[in-house]
Amino acid sequence: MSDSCLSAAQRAAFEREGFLVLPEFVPAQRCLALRERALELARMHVPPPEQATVFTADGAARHAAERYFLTSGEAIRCFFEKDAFDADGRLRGEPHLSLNKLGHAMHDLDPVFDAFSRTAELAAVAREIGMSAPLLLQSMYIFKQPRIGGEVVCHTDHTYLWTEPPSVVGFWFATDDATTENGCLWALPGGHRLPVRARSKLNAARTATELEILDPAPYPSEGLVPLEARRGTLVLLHGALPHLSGPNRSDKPRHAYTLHAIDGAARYLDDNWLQRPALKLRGFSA
Ligand SMILES: O=C(O)CCC(=O)C(=O)O
Repeated sequence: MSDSCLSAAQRAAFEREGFLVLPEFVPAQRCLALRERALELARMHVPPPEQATVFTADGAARHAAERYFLTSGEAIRCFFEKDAFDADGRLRGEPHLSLNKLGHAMHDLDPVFDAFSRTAELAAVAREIGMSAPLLLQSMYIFKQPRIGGEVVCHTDHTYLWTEPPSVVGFWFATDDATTENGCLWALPGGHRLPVRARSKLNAARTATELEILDPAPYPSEGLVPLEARRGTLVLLHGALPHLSGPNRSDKPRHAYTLHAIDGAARYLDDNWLQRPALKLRGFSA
């Protein structure tokens, strides 16, 4: 295992701000290989166009869409961009270029994602920010496609991946350059000290998620800062940090890979949406 990855100043900055931007953490070539693999997986797993409309439809189709999402914690699934469909619910472009993201177990099911996600450097970073037994819970490959890439509204990751005590940390990697033009992350410095406003959990029938409002006040809309990031940058996000990303109206893609790790020392709640009964959680060791 490598020695120290973070300086004392970087550790202090993460504690103070709730995020840390680490440029050049991953060589660009490794990011490009992951990017290529994500596009291959998108082609392999994208549903045929006639089934793609399921994600925008109502009734029984919505139920199928919920199931597709709720069982994706131990699969590789494709989620479409809303703006990829025309008014009749048909895809405007090629299916694999119409995706919002892949989720949520590429790090356990695909060897290229597995190798990217499990390195001595990442293990060291997790240790140095205080995770005693990190477990890789969820991975997402976010395409933020040119022109149709949707915004991600302000949220905290703890809302969705609730542990007691709170422990989730986001490891977000720029696999393209991310700028304010193509929809980079924005974060609220110090916002991880605010109370988390909501908890998303399974309904009693475990057929859909519902949002439990803990505090109706919206997250502050002032004070967010853009986290522009060159390819290869790692951004650490504290689980209680309010963050968002803008839409991509530019002609440049903004691919990113994000891994969410929880601490095995904390209790993961069984009404969180993401359940992995058939897939054992593993840490950062290869
Ligand atoms: O990459 C994005 O646009 C959003 C990512 C995000 O919110 C997350 O990883 O928690």
